[in-house]
Amino acid sequence: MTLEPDALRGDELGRGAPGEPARGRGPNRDEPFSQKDDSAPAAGWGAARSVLNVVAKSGEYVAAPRAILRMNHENGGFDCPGCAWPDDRHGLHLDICENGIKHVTWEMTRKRVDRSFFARHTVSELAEWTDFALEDQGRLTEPLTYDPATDRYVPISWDDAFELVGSTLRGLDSPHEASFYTSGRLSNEATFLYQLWVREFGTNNLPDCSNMCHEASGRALTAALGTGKGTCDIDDWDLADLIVVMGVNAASNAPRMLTTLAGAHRRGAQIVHVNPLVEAASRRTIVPHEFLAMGTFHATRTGTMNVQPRIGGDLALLRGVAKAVLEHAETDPGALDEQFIERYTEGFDRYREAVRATAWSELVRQSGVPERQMRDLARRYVAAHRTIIAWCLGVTQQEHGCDTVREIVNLLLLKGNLGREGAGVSPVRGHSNVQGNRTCGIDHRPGEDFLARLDEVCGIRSPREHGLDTVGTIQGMLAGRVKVFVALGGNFALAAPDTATTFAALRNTELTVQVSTKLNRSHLVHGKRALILPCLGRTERDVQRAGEQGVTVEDSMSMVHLSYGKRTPPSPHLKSECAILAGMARATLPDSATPWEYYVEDYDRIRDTMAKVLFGFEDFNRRVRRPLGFRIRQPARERVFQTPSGRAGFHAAPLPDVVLPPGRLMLSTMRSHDQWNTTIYSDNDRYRGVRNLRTLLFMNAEDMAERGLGEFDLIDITSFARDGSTRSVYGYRAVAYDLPRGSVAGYMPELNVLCALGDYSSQSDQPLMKHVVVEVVPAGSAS
Ligand SMILES: Nc1nc2c(c(=O)[nH]1)N[C@H]1C(S)=C(S)[C@@H](COP(=O)(O)OP(=O)(O)OC[C@H]3O[C@@H](n4cnc5c(=O)[nH]c(N)nc54)[C@H](O)[C@@H]3O)O[C@H]1N2
Ligand SMILES: Nc1nc2c(c(=O)[nH]1)N[C@H]1C(S)=C(S)[C@@H](COP(=O)(O)OP(=O)(O)OC[C@H]3O[C@@H](n4cnc5c(=O)[nH]c(N)nc54)[C@H](O)[C@@H]3O)O[C@H]1N2
Ligand SMILES: [Mo]
Repeated sequence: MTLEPDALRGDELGRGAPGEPARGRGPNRDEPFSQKDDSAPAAGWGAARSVLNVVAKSGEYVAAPRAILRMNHENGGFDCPGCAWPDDRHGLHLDICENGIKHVTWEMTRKRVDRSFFARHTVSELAEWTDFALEDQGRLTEPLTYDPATDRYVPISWDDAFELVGSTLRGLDSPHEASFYTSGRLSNEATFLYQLWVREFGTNNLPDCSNMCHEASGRALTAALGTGKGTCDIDDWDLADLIVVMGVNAASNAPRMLTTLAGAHRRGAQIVHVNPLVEAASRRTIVPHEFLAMGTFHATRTGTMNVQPRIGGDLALLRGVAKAVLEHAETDPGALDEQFIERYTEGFDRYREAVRATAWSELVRQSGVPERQMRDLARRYVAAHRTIIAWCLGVTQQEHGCDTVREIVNLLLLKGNLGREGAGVSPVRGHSNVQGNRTCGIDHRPGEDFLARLDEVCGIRSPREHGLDTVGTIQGMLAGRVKVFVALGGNFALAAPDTATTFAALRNTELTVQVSTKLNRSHLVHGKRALILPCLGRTERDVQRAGEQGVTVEDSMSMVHLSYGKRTPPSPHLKSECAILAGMARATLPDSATPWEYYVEDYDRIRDTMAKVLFGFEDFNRRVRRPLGFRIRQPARERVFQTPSGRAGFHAAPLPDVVLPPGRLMLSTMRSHDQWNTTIYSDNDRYRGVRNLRTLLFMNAEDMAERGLGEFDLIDITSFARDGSTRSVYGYRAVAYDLPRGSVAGYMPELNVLCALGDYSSQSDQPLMKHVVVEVVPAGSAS
């Protein structure tokens, strides 16, 4: 049974109230919760059951499988909006996964949230519902505007909606009083129109989800290698003989990676998982595309070694490995690629000195990993001819995220593992097109090269001053400097840190505009005026004047391909994201020389302009129609390092101190298996064995015992921000888990309450979502 939505107090979700068990943002079914050690293989039958449940709930028994068969296929399929892992290049089998299917089915629901729904419910009432209940109402069907007199969303025509956006923006004292957020699923074409509109309007206030995700990777790789992107493609993964996977929950968040890892294991490659939690992908697994063909039910291994650093201990761990490699090289010069170091890099001597000067005892203390294990990993590294290091949020959402990514590069440079087949850096991106968004101009700190080309080709004069990122936008809204907030997708209110502060910031604006597919929290936490503009999803047919349109996306490995939606849209009143952007742009810039309407008639025209502006997009329309699309040229792959010196840089960062004083714990916030960022499908986290509970904290058993805590005991958690302020959540439950002492983990977005807005990395400006200092006490005992 699902609790009546209005039985829950929306603003308290995730935070809880002293003295009672907290409720999460999922369904909160009135069923017992449990946790068991789930060593069952990842994917396989459990995945099939879980998919069937989701498909059953959305009533899409027939349509869902049909759509899924078209997903990620060459020639006319649509790109899975689930994650940014590249598609199978060989096209022989269905390369799909449980979570991709859930994601697509979620978009395809038959339920609709129409004008009668909004006539029945005030916004204050909806604000009390769980986030699960909000999204569960189905797809939005027409544009809506907030009516303060009745506290309801009411229908508005597209023209009037565009005019409200346009007149409000034109009425601002400065274009910098508006900020324009992107969530990483926006297509390349829409992205290009978006940034063109915003820059023609006159600001670089283009925050995006990447500011909370891989900003550290982009900055560190640019500094080290002269590229913000990974250097590997999927063929490299198939050739590597050592793959190190750091800070990724692959079985849940990049499930198709398992296919590649299983293949690597079969051919005898080493696969090392570096994670404070022993995650499902590092145990036995079944490759995801095999679960539909149940005949092939068997377990395949996807890991050969687990290393469990403390949260934030990765830099020390990598440096320990480098230290062992350098020590080894004293007797075996072949352990290093000296020619490569000499010819292509700079800063080696300084780096070697820094590594030598760091004592093993310090490396062990900071990483939480025994010296023996670091040496073991170093031995595997020296023995391997081709090494790939991949990482995701466990590495980036840290104070020293950039330095850690640079240490990854350092280690690879030692053996020339860059610009070689089967080797390189491979950040695992999140949203399906987050990398394409950056490529196509979503950047609050754009480079002069890009702006100059944009200006020349599009005949505009882009602003040169840097804009606001996510945190800067929230600060600006709080201070009243940012008065208009536009979001192309996403769920900013919940995804951003410091929930209470972010809510206050959004409510302090004149106008919020949300372009969305489903009702979510960000529609209810709105400015004085507010618009909900419903758009087509990626699975749906997009017909414009010149006929059916496809859009392009770029995956984690720089492959760009076309995606065509095939389904009938859920309502005749939806517009494509490109059309919505063109409408808002024209209303904002009535005299603009940019041919907004002409662009939307035929997306080939947008691509023709993009081909002139964007590096690597020459002949875009033709190349993207090749069966598998095309790969954007990556100079670092050819050992062309576009750094100021033309060399790849070693970087001798100081070792950060991540060991906390007694009593304090380091909290990492992360996803469960059954959620997609702020979209929560159920309160289960299957691979971690959890049922019906999201308001939990995974703790080391000894840390629990030290606090007198038994399994599932109620606890209060308090975080300590750098500015001395504290934030608390109440009524969570302690769950014993295999993770190092001093490290604890729980779920976003509930725990965003604990992330202080001011606590972002000085290196990347990323909020410290995996680096939250907390204290845990039995519930009710807080002083
Ligand atoms: N099904 C599904 N797929 C998704 C998403 C989703 O929500 N659901 N989200 C998408 C997005 S936007 C992104 S960015 C990615 C996110 O993919 P992940 O990075 O896997 O996301 P998280 O769930 O935050 O998990 C972080 C992982 O890092 C580990 N970790 C935490 N702290 C540390 C640390 O200090 N060091 C190391 N080495 N590891 C650490 C955690 O134990 C966990 O395994 O997934 C994308 N794909
Ligand atoms: N504490 C903590 N916070 C985090 C993180 C963490 O690890 N810990 N991770 C961070 C990361 S990596 C990210 S990427 C952000 C995610 O931040 P966002 O990208 O802002 O959030 P999502 O939950 O992915 O957005 C979901 C919403 O997108 C809309 N949507 C879905 N499909 C479409 C579409 O096709 N078009 C449009 N226009 N809208 C659509 C739906 O309305 C849905 O409600 O969260 C960040 N926040
Ligand atoms: Mo992300």
